Amino acid sequence: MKDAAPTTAPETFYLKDYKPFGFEVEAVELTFKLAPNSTRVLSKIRFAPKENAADPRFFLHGEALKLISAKIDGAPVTPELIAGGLICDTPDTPFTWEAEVEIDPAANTALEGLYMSSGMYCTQCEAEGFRKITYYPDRPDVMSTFSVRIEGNEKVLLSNGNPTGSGDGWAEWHDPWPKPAYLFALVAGDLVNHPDSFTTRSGKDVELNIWVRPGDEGKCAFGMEALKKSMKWDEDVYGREYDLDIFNIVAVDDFNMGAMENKGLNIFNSSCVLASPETSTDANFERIEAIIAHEYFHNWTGNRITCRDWFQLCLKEGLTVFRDAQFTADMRSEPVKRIEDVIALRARQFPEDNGPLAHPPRPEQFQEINNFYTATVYEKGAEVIGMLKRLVGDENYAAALDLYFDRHDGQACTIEDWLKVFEDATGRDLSQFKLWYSQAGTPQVQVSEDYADGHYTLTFEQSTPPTPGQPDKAPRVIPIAVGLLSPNGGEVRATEVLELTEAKQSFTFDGLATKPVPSILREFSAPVILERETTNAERAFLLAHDTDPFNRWEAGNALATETRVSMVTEGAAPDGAYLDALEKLVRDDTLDPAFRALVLSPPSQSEIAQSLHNRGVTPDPQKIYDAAETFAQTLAQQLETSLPRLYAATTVDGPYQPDAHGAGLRALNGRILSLLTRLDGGEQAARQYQAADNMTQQYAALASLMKAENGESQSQAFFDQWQSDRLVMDKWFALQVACAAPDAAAGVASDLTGHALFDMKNPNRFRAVMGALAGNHAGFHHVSGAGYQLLAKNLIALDSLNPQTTARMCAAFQTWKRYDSARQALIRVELERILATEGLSRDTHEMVSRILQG
Ligand code: 0A1
Ligand code: ZN
Repeated sequence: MKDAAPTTAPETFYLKDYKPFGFEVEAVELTFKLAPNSTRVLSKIRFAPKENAADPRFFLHGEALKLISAKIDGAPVTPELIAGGLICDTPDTPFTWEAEVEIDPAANTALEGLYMSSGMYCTQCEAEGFRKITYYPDRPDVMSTFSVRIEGNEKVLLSNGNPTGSGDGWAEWHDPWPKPAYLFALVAGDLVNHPDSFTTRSGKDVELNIWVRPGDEGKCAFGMEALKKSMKWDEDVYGREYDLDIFNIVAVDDFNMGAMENKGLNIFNSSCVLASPETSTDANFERIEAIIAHEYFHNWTGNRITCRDWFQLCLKEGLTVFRDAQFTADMRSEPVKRIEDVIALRARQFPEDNGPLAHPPRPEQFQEINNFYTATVYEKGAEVIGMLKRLVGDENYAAALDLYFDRHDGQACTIEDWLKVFEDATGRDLSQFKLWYSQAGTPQVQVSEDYADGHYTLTFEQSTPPTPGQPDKAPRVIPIAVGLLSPNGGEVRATEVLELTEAKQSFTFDGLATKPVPSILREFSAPVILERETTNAERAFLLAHDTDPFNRWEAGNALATETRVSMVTEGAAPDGAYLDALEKLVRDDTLDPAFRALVLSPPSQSEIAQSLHNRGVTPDPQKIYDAAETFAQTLAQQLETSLPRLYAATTVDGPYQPDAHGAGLRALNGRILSLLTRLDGGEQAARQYQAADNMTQQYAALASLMKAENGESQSQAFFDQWQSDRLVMDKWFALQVACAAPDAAAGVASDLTGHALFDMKNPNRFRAVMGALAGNHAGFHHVSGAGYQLLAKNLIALDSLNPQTTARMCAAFQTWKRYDSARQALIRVELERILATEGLSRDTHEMVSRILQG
């Protein structure tokens, strides 16, 4: 085997080493002379040395730049080019730095810095991409105004801020709001726009545009409505107004992430903005609305107030995710959004927090910051804010946020600044709460109960398992929302938030005539794992009676998990009482269809694997798959007589509207169709496929048919119909792999990588195939090891082209220690093979090393 160690150990950066930059940047002027292989970037930057600077060195970041010339105050200088940038002698008084560099956007497959996508120029600068555009102090605490001139033959030339002039082959922009370089953006292309406008509450007219490639104009209307709703919501709920004359959104086909909040010029992965009823599912519409809101909300939480350094990433991301979740809850259904978020948290963040990649929401070290755009920073970061709001109350939360905006507008801040605002607004000491930002790992909370003489006592014990670099953990503040139900089903105590602060703590409720049934962790009031000895009868009671919709769903989810676990470990039959409860629920027309659809959606096979692992049982992916199949088949049989009626009752007539109610009905209808297909072999699904006039129903029908291995003709028809639509084709690619049987998944995925429309350089397409493989639990973990091998092979091939997307997808291996020794050995070989790849990127090197070590 080759030596796995890289030739030079990658540098590690530490939070504790923070030092401010030694110079103020007073103004930045940039000129871009665009050419696909040889773009020239001219910079003119006004620097002022700070007095008593901790680090007086004039160091500018720069990567993959060809320096043509440099001047200080008009006189040529020869800076010393060093690793990651340059250094230069500078005057002691303010001076003007000028540089000209050449870059090659067409060769930039990493999609970081200035690159080309389908003939258009675009940028991605977060986190450290600006240094691939020109020499600059590329760090978020260096904020300045930017004036930009773009020279190019493209019809549309865009940058941040307001337009200040344009002519044949050029355009100029000025952004008056000081910003860090990571928010810089430039777009140039032959684009068309979907225009609109918004008047802010103080009466300012803002021009709005969504810019797309010709042919996509018809897919912008929904995104535009979402933008206007977001602008209004941020005024109404947070008192935040937009602050430029224009707000542009651009859709780009090749993008590593979802979207980017560049000041006044958001750039979106086209999958996160383009929508039409014919090409997008309800889930796509909901996600697009949320991402548009997320990026827009960053204008205040991220742009006007940014991060001091990248360790503070959750300052902007946790808060903005929290805000976009509030928005979605307001636009749609609060309980449904909460349940969806918890499902996602458990699917993505819990495995991270309980495996080798565990890190705190504010990490203290990294090699490659791009590896820390994680579920922990984003989603757990948002959970932490939810807990804070719950602890201080809604009014105090609003007051603290007002103070945050007043105090820190225009600054680059830390988590300390954020918490201080809450302390000052509420008088509360948040030092223990702060542990949520520094400790990794999901706390486990064990609950026991006691009832005597009208007194009911709940005792909680918290502990957090060791995580890499953090063997011991002090107790945290955990808000636990609890309600009590009487055994007849009524609520005897409304929700109350208990504040757990100690390792072990009891809370007593008095005056209870009978022993109540507790509903604990309502609304999922803290991101913890609750452990309580209880019975399936009590879970079924809560599923039927809990007044908290989240816990009602949670009871059903626990029952589903229990029955799956006993099917796998004891070969038991599906729990009859649970099946009865499900039947009752699904037929209860008084319940929100979206909620019923969620109750009918089984826990993922990966989640069952985690549950088994937590109980000390080594999960067998094939057995978990078989149990899921048996359960679904049994449920379909149990519901046999009601399915046709339910199917008819949940079919939405009339023209498609992507509203929450219709989406809920279609979600339930889709679940029912999948059960029905198990009984009729796909007759109804084939009819639905034929008749569908929207992607939600077309896709649901195709998925049901393919799962039943009876969808070949429809899959071909789908391909023929949509082969020229990239986003729909991503669905087609993903579905082939997602629906493949365990022993076939790797082969299907492998064949697809040879398909004429497979393009490794397009992250969406790569993720469609490889992400679906990693998501096909029994297929990826097939005992042959073919899934592991195929993923590793493709990650190795992608790494030299696009390190960021490669590294993110390595996370598919993070749960490897759950599985048996044979699978672990197979995975280890693949991880070591990746690590031994010559010239492996810093991104992938860091991820694979952490996965192997943890
Ligand atoms: N800040 C963006 C996400 C984002 C992060 C990194 C990127 O490239 C490395 C791109 C986008 C957001 O939160 O939406
Ligand atoms: Zn964000």
